Amino acid sequence: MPLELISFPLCPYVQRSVITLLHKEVLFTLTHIDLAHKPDWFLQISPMGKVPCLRVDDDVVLFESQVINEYLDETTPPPLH
Ligand SMILES: N[C@@H](CCC(=O)N[C@@H](CS)C(=O)NCC(=O)O)C(=O)O
Repeated sequence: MPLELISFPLCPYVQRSVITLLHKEVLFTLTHIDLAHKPDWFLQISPMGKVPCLRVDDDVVLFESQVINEYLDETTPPPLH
């Protein structure tokens, strides 16, 4: 199952994660939402109601771009740090 990045097109925090995903050549899908009309499924997985969120699998969703990038860096070598 590819990673799913929940996004809003103009969000710079999402772009931080997209840059890392592309740099590390990680397979992912991008799901855009309308932040003015947040869907219920999004509010259930995003504790702060903010993008980005990274759905890792059916049970795990990460939030906060810094945390997402740290996760990507730790799980996909070589490390950026
Ligand atoms: N500290 C968060 C900031 C994320 C953030 O502020 N995202 C904005 C879009 S750029 C958002 O989702 N805003 C929706 C809201 O505040 O209701 C991160 O780094 O992920």
